[in-house]
Amino acid sequence: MAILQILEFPDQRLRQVASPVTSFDEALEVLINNMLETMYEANGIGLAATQVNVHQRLLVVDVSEEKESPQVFVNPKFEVIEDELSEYDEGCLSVPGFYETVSRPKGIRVFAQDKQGNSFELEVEGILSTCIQHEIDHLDGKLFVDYLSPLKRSRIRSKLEKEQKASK
Ligand code: GNR
Ligand code: NI
Repeated sequence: MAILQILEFPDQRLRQVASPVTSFDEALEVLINNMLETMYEANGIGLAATQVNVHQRLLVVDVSEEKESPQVFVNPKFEVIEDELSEYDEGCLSVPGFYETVSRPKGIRVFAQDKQGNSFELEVEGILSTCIQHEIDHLDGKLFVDYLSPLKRSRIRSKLEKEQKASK
């Protein structure tokens, strides 16, 4: 397995819209395993392929305490089943060090495929719902900072640009 490099805001590659996965092959399985290893190593609860510069509709999550319940969603879509909003202090491995409150629909039904291409549906709420919506946003080129005020977003952008210059 391998640890993949995670792109950081404001890298424009994070704005690319991902394409559907069409081949359920060995290469997909390798990518999934590498994404899981990268997510665990970075202490994240989710990771979208976009974040590792692979522009395919694929995400992994693990919201369990013990970090032994990986979930894989290929070509995910969702519909809102509970309009009520829930607020979470969101962070993002592509926006390191910043946490801000974001409101998203509380309950969703997710439609996706597994790594073999079998379709499944899942109703989720709580942190798993928030996380899956955050990851699907990545696949559409969106980041949680897009929900913040322009002022907050530009402050985060400047701070991260400074850090990125300093570490090069
Ligand atoms: O690790 C992560 N934590 C998190 C916390 C609240 C809401 C969303 C997330 S996802 C994030 C990992 C990440 O950046 N996934 O894209
Ligand atoms: Ni993220």
